[in-house]
Amino acid sequence: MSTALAPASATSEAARAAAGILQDNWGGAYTVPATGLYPHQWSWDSAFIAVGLRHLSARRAQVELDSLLSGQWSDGRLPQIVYDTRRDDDYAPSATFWRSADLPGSPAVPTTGLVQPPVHAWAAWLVHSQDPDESARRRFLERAYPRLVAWHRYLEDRRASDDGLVAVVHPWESGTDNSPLWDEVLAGVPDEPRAAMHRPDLKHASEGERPSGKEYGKYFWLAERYRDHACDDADPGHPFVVDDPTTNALWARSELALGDIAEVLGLDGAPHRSRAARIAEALEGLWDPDLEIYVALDRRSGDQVRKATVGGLLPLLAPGILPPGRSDALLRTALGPRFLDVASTSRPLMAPSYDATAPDMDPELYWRGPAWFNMMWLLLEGLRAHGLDDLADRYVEPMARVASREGFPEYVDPWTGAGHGTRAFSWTAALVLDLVAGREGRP
Ligand code: 2M8
Repeated sequence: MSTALAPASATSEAARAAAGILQDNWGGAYTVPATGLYPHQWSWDSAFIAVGLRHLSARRAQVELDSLLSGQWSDGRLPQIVYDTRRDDDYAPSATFWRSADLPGSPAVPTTGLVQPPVHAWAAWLVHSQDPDESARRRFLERAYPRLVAWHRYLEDRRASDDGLVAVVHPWESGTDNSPLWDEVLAGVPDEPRAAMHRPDLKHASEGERPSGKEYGKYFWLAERYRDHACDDADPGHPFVVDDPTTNALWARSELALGDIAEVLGLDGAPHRSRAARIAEALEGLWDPDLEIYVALDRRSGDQVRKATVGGLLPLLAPGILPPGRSDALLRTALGPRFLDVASTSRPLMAPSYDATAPDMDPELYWRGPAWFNMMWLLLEGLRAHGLDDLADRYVEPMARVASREGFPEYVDPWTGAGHGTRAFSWTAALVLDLVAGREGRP
């Protein structure tokens, strides 16, 4: 099913180019995030990609999610990466590093043992809603729902603590790898892994745009430790256990989507909605009243990490279940000088990933300042959830123009739009496609 796009406008040109990128990055059952830098299937990338793909082919979007779900472990976890072993030398850590076949409960396909933020149930709902007939014909939700429920159960049973929030055990799990939120916790993590570390990523993006060697050393050390403890979440000595605002906000949003899916399947959606409300309540433990944003919490020390990142705005996605006053305060932060700065003449084109007023904000360095299309898409959804559609619509054309001008980059300077990281990046293409299709008539 194709979406009719207005001819010859800048946005329809961008949508056409985006469709071409998704075609080039499609491997038959899933879409790689980028053919050079990220040559495997990534978890939350696939979810964002499916959201865009549904405008080109609802069926292909379903196949994208089906193929990710086939990498599920028996404990319910959805892995961060499902590997293409033909490309094992092209990305590190590789399938050979994880040796998932040796780990209990791993699937038939090689994967990492880590996870990524749970945006999948919401993506499945959006894919279904695009073409409910095709979805019913292919029994898409019947297949996806039990797997998505098992995924959320894994999060609740294995990753949530008494505070009711899910923890990440590695910065890669947050999807915001070198975010300033992790600096303090990482300070106590050794930076020399046992095995030699190689960095194929530096062939595809410059050093100043990627995490440092020291950070990579810590990432590998943590991954080795998690793997060597059989990816068992009950490792009391694991030094990185952090409640992440992005993961928890998306968990709440996806629980709401599970409620919708359950009802389409003739099941009871209420338990999912109650769980979403409980997550929203638990998120209060991450609320920083001075910064007026949700922050991270180091489970080991019990301390909050008091830094404003774009992920801290994502509880905007669950407006009905936040405590009174939270939405207003969050909107103040989102629209204020740290992020969209709407009242200023020098406002950014897109929200930075990290507080624009922080002295260590770097507009070119990965998750420490640049704007990302997935985060901006989520933020715009959050604005729409608060009835701010006109404001959200105003960002669509500039975002489409920048994406197209810069070759669909991984991330951009929030003010100039200059592209950074790899190009022809799938979720940039997919989400631009979704934004354009949404503005021209959301299904
Ligand atoms: C980035 O993370 C990977 C590790 O998962 C990496 O740096 O090698 C992040 O931007 C993450 O959010 C994303 O899912 C992944 C693939 O696009 O790349």
